Amino acid sequence: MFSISPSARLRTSPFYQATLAEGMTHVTSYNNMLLPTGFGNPEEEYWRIINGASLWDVAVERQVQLLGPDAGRLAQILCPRDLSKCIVGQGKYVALCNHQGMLINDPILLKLADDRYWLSIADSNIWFWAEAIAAERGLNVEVSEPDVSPLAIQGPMAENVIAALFGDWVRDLKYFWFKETKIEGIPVAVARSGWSKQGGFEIYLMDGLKGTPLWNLVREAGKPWGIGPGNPNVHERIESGLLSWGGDTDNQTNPFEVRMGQYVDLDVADDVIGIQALRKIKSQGPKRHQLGIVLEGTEPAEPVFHWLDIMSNGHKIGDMTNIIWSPRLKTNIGFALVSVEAKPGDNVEVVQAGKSIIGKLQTLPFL
Ligand code: THG
Repeated sequence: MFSISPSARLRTSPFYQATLAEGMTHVTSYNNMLLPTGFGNPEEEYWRIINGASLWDVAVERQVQLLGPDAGRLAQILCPRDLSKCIVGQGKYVALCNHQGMLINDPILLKLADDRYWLSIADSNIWFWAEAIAAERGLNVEVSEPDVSPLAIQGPMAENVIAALFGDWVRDLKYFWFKETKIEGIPVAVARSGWSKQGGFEIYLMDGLKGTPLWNLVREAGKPWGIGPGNPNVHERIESGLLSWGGDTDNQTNPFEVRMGQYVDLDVADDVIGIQALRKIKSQGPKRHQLGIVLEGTEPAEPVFHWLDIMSNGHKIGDMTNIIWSPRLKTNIGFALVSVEAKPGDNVEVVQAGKSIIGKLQTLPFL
């Protein structure tokens, strides 16, 4: 249909050559980089995540590194979640908010050392934000984007692949925990994490020149489990209720609206950005909440670039923020960001291309 014009603005991943060689057919943009989203066989790619082991170039999940004596201070100021008990080797899912308590990113925070943290970010520039906050607060910390690129291995067979590569110790890793190690001389950190609910790991490559060798090592080790290329899969993640920042959120979304309240600690210090606003939002009660919506119909819906209006009794009650065919539920589903008055079980109408589709609200996840 069309091609992408190369530009140094649009950075490629260390795994770019490897994904080209695998026959990458689709990309999207994320953090000013190309994120592979398809290899020509969507059905096979989906079922490989559900039943096997799938290999994803997720180098777009850039790291914002906080390094120096005040790294821990800065991490806590940026994150409205209590980090005081976070130890080296531990990761945590965090809700970065602005001063108004609006969600500006939902990264995984990794503590590499007492004076070194990474924020493994979603699709918004946190480097500028962290740098500015550090300067304004007079902190002794260096904010940078290190040469680090995650490679995800997801699916029920992923653990066997990672154990074959690194040893059985990986089987004892707790969720979001990680360990720095080497494979054939390539420096990496291995974490139990990834944007699917089928289980899996992420290998954080720490040498951008070694993308192809690392890809090939994983490909080879995964052969007994039928590993193949894949990507953060929109069908699986919606079935599983995983949030896409920027896709399912707007600039008025607070963490309580999108099921991230469990990651907010209201008793962190008053100098944590957004905490005072978050306390107020919590006490007044959020206006919207995030539910699932199941649509009637047997034809797979076309994905769209925008939100769809959700109507009830002729009034707009919220937005459907994504819409996909669920191969396992065999129906169209998506997320609803709706008034808190709308409840699971309610019947609604969704407007797509001028036509109304009947749907029913339910709690997330779908599966
Ligand atoms: N891996 C890495 N970096 C990332 C992502 C990733 N950065 C951007 C984006 N993904 C961050 N967003 C999420 C969203 C959800 C989860 C992980 C990252 C997730 N959530 C589980 C859930 O919601 O059920 C578990 C959360 C928990 O129990 O704490 O896994 O994928 N490197």
